[in-house]
Amino acid sequence: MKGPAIRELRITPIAITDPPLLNSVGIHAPYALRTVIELVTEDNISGISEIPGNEDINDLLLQAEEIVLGTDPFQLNQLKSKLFDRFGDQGSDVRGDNPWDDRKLIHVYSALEVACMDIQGKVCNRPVVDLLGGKCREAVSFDAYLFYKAKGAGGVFGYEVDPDATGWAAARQARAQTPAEVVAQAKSMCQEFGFTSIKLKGGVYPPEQEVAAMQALYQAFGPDCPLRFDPNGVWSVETSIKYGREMEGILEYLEDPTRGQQGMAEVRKALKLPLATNMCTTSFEDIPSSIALGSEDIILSDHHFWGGLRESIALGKICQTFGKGLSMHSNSHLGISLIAMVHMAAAIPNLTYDLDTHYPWQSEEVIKGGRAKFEEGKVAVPTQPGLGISLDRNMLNQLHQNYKDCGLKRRDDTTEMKKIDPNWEFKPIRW
Ligand code: GKR
Ligand code: MG
Repeated sequence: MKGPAIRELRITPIAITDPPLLNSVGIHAPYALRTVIELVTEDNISGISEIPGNEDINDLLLQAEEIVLGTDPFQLNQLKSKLFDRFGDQGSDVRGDNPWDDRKLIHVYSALEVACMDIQGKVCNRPVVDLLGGKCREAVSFDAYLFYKAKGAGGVFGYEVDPDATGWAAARQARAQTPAEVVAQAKSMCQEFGFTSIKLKGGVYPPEQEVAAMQALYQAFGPDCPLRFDPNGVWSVETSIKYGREMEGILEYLEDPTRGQQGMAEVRKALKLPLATNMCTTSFEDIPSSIALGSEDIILSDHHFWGGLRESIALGKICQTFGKGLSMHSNSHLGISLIAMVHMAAAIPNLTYDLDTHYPWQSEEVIKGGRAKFEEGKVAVPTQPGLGISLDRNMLNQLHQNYKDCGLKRRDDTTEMKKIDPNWEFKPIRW
């Protein structure tokens, strides 16, 4: 039986306000870029998805249109092989030094897969989680994802501050540099969203200062609150071992202390502490060497980087087979990505860690009904057909206008940092 084919692909780049969050490669721009994808079938069923925004990825999406149009949204295997046959040479672009992933074809397929699954769910009258094997849990837990940050709220005119903000909205724009300021950020975020575990993005300040922040979090939240720390690979093997030892008793896991599977494996052997990664094992091709070397205990999946929801489910099985844990990576995003993560995480039995999300750092939303609700740090798995969400067209238009006005075409945190401090240089191993 053949379902109604896809007759339209809409690609809408958007720019969402983002605070000045610091990381090992620089600082977040006042806007984070996302791309919203809509597929519409011949019988007017539409499916949506959201991916990180990048001009090259958007160009490839546009080129993929000739393959997508006329495709049955249930025939994902065919769609994937056609895309990889046609554009496979463009898929070999390397991941680079950034903590995030700019590979094009994997993003394009992920965008189309999620939108097709949204359509499939609407056709079958079942939520996406049911198409992935059904719910292992009713709600999905997230952690409080903390950042060192400069003062400011993000927005059209740069990193402005709203003097009338209160609660989390005020904490979101406060400076976070000292251990006490990091603890204050954590308290406010946990109070607002009910999170019960915490991750700090490091790789910004000297290791002593960042380890002191983790110790301050441990003091403030106690041993029952799982803590994670992620310097995005800018520590040498020696530094990772030295400071990793100081955090052995207090971390749930240490994420990407150093670069590459070889270095991670050396660090792992020296520490009594699980290591996690979203940098050294980032595709199925990396799995054999990850197993052989023992470079990490936990892989952070991300459906935007691993080729969609079904591939991430497959990753879960591989992790289970080889005794690895599975957790989830994030980048600045809105509710479409959040809800896709929730459907997927709910369907993976061994995804028992709280997921990362940047969602608290954003204030806008592109789905009808506004911002997603967190209850005690969790998002309930939608029960409506498909992803269970729909687009707010006014917001989509506004955020697309932001994209046109802001002039950004891809994420480049190093260039943003140089606008503030022209002498700042990225160093793959800083300490
Ligand atoms: O948003 O600055 C950031 C993060 O550093 C992000 O880009 C990373 O990809 O969250 C990510 C991570 O866990 O490495
Ligand atoms: Mg990470």
